[in-house]
Amino acid sequence: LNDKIQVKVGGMTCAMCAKTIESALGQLEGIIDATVNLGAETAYIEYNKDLISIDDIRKVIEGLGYQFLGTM
Ligand code: 9UX
Repeated sequence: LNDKIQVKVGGMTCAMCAKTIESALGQLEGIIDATVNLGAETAYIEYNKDLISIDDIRKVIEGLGYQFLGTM
């Protein structure tokens, strides 16, 4: 069964930032859906925790230069 989380993301300033994160996450094995809301500074992520962890997701977001500010 898939898990669903909302991540607070810092450092996004334009709409392309959100799309960059969405497409990077969306390409990962185990990510079912990644939808980033620029205005709310959140990422909705549906994933298979047998294939990918929250820590993996955090590293991808940080590797792109944004901040992973926690889950909610
Ligand atoms: Mo927009 Mo975001 O020019 O990293 S893509 S600020």
